[in-house]
Amino acid sequence: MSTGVIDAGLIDELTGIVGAVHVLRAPEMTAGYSIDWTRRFAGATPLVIRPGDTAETAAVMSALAAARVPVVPQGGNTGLVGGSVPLAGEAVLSMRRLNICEPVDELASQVTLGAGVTLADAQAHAAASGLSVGVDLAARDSATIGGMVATNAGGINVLRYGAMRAQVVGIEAVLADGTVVSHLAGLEKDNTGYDLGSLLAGSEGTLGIITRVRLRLHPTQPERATALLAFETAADAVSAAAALRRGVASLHALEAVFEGAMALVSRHLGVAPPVGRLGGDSHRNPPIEDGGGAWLIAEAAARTDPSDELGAAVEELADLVVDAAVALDPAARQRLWAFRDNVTEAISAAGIPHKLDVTLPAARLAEFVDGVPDVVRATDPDAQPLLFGHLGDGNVHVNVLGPGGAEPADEVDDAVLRYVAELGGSISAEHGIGTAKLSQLHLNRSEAELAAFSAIKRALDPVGLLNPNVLLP
Ligand code: FAD
Ligand code: 2HG
Ligand code: ZN
Repeated sequence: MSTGVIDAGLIDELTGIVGAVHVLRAPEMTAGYSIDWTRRFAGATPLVIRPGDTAETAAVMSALAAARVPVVPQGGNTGLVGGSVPLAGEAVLSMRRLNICEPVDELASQVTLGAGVTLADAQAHAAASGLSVGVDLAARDSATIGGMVATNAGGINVLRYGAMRAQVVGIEAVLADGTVVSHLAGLEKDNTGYDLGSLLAGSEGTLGIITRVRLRLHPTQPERATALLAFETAADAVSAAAALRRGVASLHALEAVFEGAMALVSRHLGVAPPVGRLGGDSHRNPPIEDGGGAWLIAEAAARTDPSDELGAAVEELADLVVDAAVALDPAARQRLWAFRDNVTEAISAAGIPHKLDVTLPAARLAEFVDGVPDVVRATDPDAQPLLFGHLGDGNVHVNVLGPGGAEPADEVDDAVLRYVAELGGSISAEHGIGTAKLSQLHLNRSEAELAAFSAIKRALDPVGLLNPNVLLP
């Protein structure tokens, strides 16, 4: 595609649409929009535009389309696959100003939110009506609803409510040429043709700019019980996870941290995990190795106290569980969750990892967890794999650090993702393809599927202006 020129006429037009204060050109003003959360993906942009509503977004896209200027849509910039930053000099369309929470529709248990509303604000807004958003993740203070739909974000409650796509009952978006498509009535049954909400969920900014989203909400489950369970092996943790999914109707989250990651996060927090083989003062200087041990955090949530239900299920796992710590009050729960919630931060403090976010079929999960360190080291002997994730969904986050916190060899990504595909898994569970996994998409998608993807892209964005370097090879 021949890209357009950003000339004074275009800048004047954009300034007329959004106001001069929302057209950023100086490098010191655009720098924060050009590097991602991980610091692995950094580019530069000649132009950041910050529209305030749908009409401004449409007018901006119409102007950029006329000038053939490619665009990276950006929400909270917490994406982890290099899809939210301008790596090839694109303009950035920041959606954070579209931050209006419309009143909760309590009759329908739904709400319409601007694309720039943060997850934390959406959660607080829903909670005021006794309702909750079905997806929760640790980046909640920055991640936006538009970005979460665009990535089909997952997080910790997928086993109960599904990922972001399952929450969407209506969508409004601006297409590449500035056309607005809007379908926000939120009718639970509505078979009137293609579901654009489903199509845009997981499209990573390549098919349209999401401006408003209507979300299905869920009854709040205020009573919680949380257990941290320690295991000798990944296989035991996987068996226990399956039993908990079968046996605990109120199961709300089922997360795993494997030994290397647990050693790192406990050192980062300065606290040893209360159960399992890294006890005592091991957090002061533990070896950060994948020694085979595993921990699960199991949380049950209900309208009435679920601790008996969770406790009984844990007792039945006596043959598998080495030790268990149970938390019943919020402070104790938070202490257990800290060992999961802070893993990403702990890794980021240690260096710049390659992040490989994968799903395995349940039957191959333990084999993968045990096998992947060797796959990594066969490619880069000095690399350090750190494993954790949403075990209830078969989703493992393989983070790989190089020596001294440097990036590992690029070949590690390919080796791990090929291993995943061989075992019948997905090379992207919840973070998307972005630019990071472009060259591996073929491992999961056939030529026919990729041709269908390209046809959809051409139909909605014939010039290729929307995130042109993301998702599609
Ligand atoms: P951005 O990072 O700004 O953008 C992500 C992608 O969406 C880009 O391709 C961008 O072009 C596109 N996009 C953004 N806004 C729009 C829009 N309005 N219209 C069209 N396209 C758009 N993810 C999970 O799934 N589960 C987790 O548990 C999880 N935990 C995380 C924890 C931490 C500490 C961090 C830093 C990230 C985590 N993430 C997780 C990743 C990230 O938070 C999600 O991918 C999130 O959905 C990104 O939202 P965002 O608003 O930051 O989007
Ligand atoms: C999580 O589950 C996030 O904590 C981030 O998806 C995963 O850092 C990662 O690789
Ligand atoms: Zn995750």
